Amino acid sequence: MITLYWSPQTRAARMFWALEEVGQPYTLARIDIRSANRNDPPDFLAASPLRKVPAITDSDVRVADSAAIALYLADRYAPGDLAPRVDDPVRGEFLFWLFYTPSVMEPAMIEKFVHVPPNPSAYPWGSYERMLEALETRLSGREWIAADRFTMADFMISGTIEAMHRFKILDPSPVLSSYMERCFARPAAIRGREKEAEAIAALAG
Ligand SMILES: N[C@@H](CCC(=O)N[C@@H](CS)C(=O)NCC(=O)O)C(=O)O
Repeated sequence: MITLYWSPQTRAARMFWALEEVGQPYTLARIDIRSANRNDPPDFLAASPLRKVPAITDSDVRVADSAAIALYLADRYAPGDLAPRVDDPVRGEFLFWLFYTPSVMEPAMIEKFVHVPPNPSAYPWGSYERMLEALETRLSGREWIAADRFTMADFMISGTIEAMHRFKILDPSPVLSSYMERCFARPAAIRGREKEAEAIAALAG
């Protein structure tokens, strides 16, 4: 059985969606990241050395970081669908765009958010502007970022576009808006939002 280590209003929220995509049962373990005296359970600490959510355990498997979890779930429970198989030529582009989120979009987002002066050739993520330009170019004229169908790369990228919009550092272009809407309209995305709302309501008692 999968356990999702989660805290409300964090990046862990999106994992409800990923879990709904693969249709596996899961239980929740709340990690109180906002507590001054955190008392994290050992299984969580073993899975997430930085003590960050989300993390999951699945029997004796431990995975932390949203993109790593998304890849694990797809390879384990939906190979050839949510992740192209390792011998599929599209796998390379899939991996690039899946990891575009933690390696390029997230650092670029922080650059913008805390006003770090751009230095595209020095920073491994290029710059906020370059990150957006590449995304826009890639998505112009195509439905999904990596394949001819929705994959976990779309799950990660659309969620991060939505976060940039919510944090008011991005006014999405028509291309990015319609892409985000297409991803968020998936039945699993809708169920995921409902499941997180139920989990939050359960905490409130
Ligand atoms: N790259 C990670 C980032 C995870 C992350 O930053 N989590 C935050 C919540 S949004 C956290 O757990 N913070 C608690 C802490 O740093 O102690 C991912 O996407 O999973």
